[in-house]
Amino acid sequence: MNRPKFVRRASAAAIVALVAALPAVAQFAKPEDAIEYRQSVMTVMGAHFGRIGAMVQGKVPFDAKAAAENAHVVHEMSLLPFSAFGPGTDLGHDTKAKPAIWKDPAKFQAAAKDMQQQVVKLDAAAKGGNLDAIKTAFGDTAKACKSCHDDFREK
Ligand code: ASC
Repeated sequence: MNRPKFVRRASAAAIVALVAALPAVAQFAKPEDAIEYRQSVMTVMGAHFGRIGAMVQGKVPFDAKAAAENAHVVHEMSLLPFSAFGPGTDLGHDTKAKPAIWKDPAKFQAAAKDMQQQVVKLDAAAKGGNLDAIKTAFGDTAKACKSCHDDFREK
């Protein structure tokens, strides 16, 4: 490989640009895959959020390290589901997603963003290790979850 360095750099940049562009084009092969993906992410997010909830509600002893680890997972998961609500993924598999998601995507995205912002605060509070701060952030996050579910998820 004795192509000039700038050519190799340009190719690498082209590959990076292509890979970055791909998710928007074909992230999922079929609507069913997108639906299963977003449901799986929500399941994992709910499981880890629930473990923090158990501490907040005094059902299990407070463990700062566990709270921080769970909040970290919730934070990571919170970033993932919304690319899986693309056009045409309203049907194709069992789903509780309401048509409102595709009728008013701006409102849906705003609700998603609100949840993500609350989760950032929850993650920060959990890293800080103060149970009262975690309780507040947990409550605010739960409100954001509920509000979005009320508008956009069937019971
Ligand atoms: C959870 C979970 C939800 C939210 C919501 C908050 O733990 O699975 O869907 O919290 O119930 O009100």
